[in-house]
Amino acid sequence: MRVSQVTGGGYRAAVVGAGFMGRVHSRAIRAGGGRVVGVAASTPERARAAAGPLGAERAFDDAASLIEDDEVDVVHVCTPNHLHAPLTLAALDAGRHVVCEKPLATDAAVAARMAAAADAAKSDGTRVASVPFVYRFHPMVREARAQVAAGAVGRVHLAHGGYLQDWLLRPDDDNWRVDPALGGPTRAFGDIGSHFCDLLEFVLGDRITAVSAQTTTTLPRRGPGEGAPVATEDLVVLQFRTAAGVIGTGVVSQVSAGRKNRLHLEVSGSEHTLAFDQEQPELLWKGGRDRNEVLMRAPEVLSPDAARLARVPAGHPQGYQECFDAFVADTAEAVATGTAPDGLPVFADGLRAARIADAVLASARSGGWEEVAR
Ligand code: SOE
Repeated sequence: MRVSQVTGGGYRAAVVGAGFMGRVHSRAIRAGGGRVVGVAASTPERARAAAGPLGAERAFDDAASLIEDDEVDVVHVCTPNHLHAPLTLAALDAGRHVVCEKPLATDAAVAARMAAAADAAKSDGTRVASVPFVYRFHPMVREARAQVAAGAVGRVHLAHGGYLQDWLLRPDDDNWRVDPALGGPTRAFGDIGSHFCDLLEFVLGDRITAVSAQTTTTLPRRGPGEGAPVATEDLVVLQFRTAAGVIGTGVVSQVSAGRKNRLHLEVSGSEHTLAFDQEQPELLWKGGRDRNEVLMRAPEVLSPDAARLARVPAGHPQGYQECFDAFVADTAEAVATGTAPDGLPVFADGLRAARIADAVLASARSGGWEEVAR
């Protein structure tokens, strides 16, 4: 089997899905000097219309022909969630590297099959299978992670935060993610709770082992006219504990008026507290008993791993798109060298998020604590 290898030809990627995420991925590919060899969308017409705006060299009639094209080394899967598994498995089978949007799959069993296929693909050549948990690529998140690892927080005992949005607040706010057939059985948690849990585990270097969760659907119907019944949750409130004995909470909402994309995380230990808010990503709050300070993304406060991700000089804000640019750059390095840079989120991380999501849903049903499968 041919395994796509980048050998000085640069990063040759193609994007399946021409929505918001397809645009973000395409910009990131081009920002790193890569080629967007092509795009496929839900119809050939949509792919043709998207090619120009995405900077894609070609429009493919369908995903199957894109995956089979030998100019394509890396397939970026940016479709609705129910298509992640079939497209990813076909791309791995065709010898491609894969970047698959989160949630990796609509349930943990399918995510496990994808992670196993990515592992098996490594045996016939180095193969990269990454998942854009991109908030890991904010320099101040890396700074928090470095400080926790260096013991600056002390013995960590508490972690809390959440992810709040408002774009599904009203009955006429609708999206494919609301439909479980396209998005999967968990919507708010799968879409954004997955980011919160990934960030928490990444910063702590720890693992959520058990959860107790409540979920609520605030609107019985959504969409045009009378609307359609809603079967996926708008809100999740969870308690968790970790392998290291940290306890904490998380609130996930897509109906919190005024909160646009508030992913926040606060970690407290025996020495200090650190707090990060992705709506102010250039800052990291550090609290102590005798002194509080706000660290700004500037070379003098950054650990080497955080400094590596600074893409513009201090005082020139960087944000969401730069996270994607850095994520794709690290994916490209893994493809080119066979070694993933530290912190690259891969299918095993997507599987973790899917296992936590399954435990959250099980707990919401049972009303009790549920273990997260390992
Ligand atoms: C929509 O909720 C969305 O675009 C998510 O799908 C992304 O993962 C998140 O980063 C921003 O919000």
